[in-house]
Amino acid sequence: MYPYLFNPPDPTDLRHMQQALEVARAGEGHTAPNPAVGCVLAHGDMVVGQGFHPRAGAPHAEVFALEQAGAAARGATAYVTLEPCSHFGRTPPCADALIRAGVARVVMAALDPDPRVAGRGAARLQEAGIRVEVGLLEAQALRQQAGFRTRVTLGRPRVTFKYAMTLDGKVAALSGDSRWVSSPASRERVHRLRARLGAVAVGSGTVLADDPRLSARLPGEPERALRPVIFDRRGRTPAAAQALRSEAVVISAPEADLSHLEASAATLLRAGSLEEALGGLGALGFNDLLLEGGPTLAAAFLEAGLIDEVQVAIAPKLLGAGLSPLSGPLRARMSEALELPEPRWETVGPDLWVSADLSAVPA
Ligand code: AOF
Ligand code: ZN
Repeated sequence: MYPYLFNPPDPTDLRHMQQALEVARAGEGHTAPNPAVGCVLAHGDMVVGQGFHPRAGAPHAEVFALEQAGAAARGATAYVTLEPCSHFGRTPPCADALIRAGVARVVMAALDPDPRVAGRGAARLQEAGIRVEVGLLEAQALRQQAGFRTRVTLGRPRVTFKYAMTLDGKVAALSGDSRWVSSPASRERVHRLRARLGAVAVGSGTVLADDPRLSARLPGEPERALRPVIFDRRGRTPAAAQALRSEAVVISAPEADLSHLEASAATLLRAGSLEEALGGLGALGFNDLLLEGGPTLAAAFLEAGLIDEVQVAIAPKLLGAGLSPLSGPLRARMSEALELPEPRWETVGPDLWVSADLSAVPA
């Protein structure tokens, strides 16, 4: 409807949109249920303002960029990684703010799938006489907004399954010891992934065995609390578990006895299936979920077809007997194996990382 007009893309447009995507990254992991969004305002090469959406409830990216630009917004081009909103939510419509500021042209990477917006932001801008173009660096934007778009279109968070294994395919020794499979460089990458996705899921077995903090720890940065999600069908999580913070969610079967957790700060959710559990998390505003452990929970997600992305670190180590990353499902023939489409291969320190998207990101 409003295609981006230049093919190949104009280098100045490309640079500013790249910067908008880069600026948006500062909000990653903090904005759920909203997406991370970035905005750059420029006259030709000269940037006059930029901003990002820091967290839900705070002003949107465009507002910060307009504030910075002041009167210089008049006649400028706005580069936004998502269609400016047209609705009164927790904040007033950004499309109106751009119109009022006298912006001449708006280039957006992708339209907003939120039914409250869904093209109305672009239409409003165009009706006000502003040039509107959509689709510049769209693939990058869809990837950055993948969790948000999954929640809006499917009503559940996007699930990234992550594990580290030895070259002979083991995630832990038979004793359960797994410290550490992968290198420090890989573990830093895991913490970056945690920080970007903002929510980590584990099974109650992992909580009982390791009592994990479920935080993101990156060099030179303060420890960052994530939203822990504990899949605990039978209600085995101890009341003193470190992960039971106010942002935590414990998901149990409808009949589980949770009386020992009722005084905890965590949200207790009842669900009869994984689908129902993820729907509950979607309703709580989860865009993403990093599935970290262990093999039983991961197998259940795989069986239910609820894994959207895999991220695997392979360490150059041979262990011998040990635990496999997946305790199922049982498949009799190799031809029944799930084949990952278009896998990406990278080295991180001494380790090999394989990642793949199993589901297309909704546009
Ligand atoms: C934008 N710029 O930076 C973001 C947008 O509850 P609210 O008012 O914050 O609205 C949330 C919705 O606004 C969200 O679902 C998505 O459609 C849009 N997010 N829009 O113009 C932004 N974060
Ligand atoms: Zn907005």
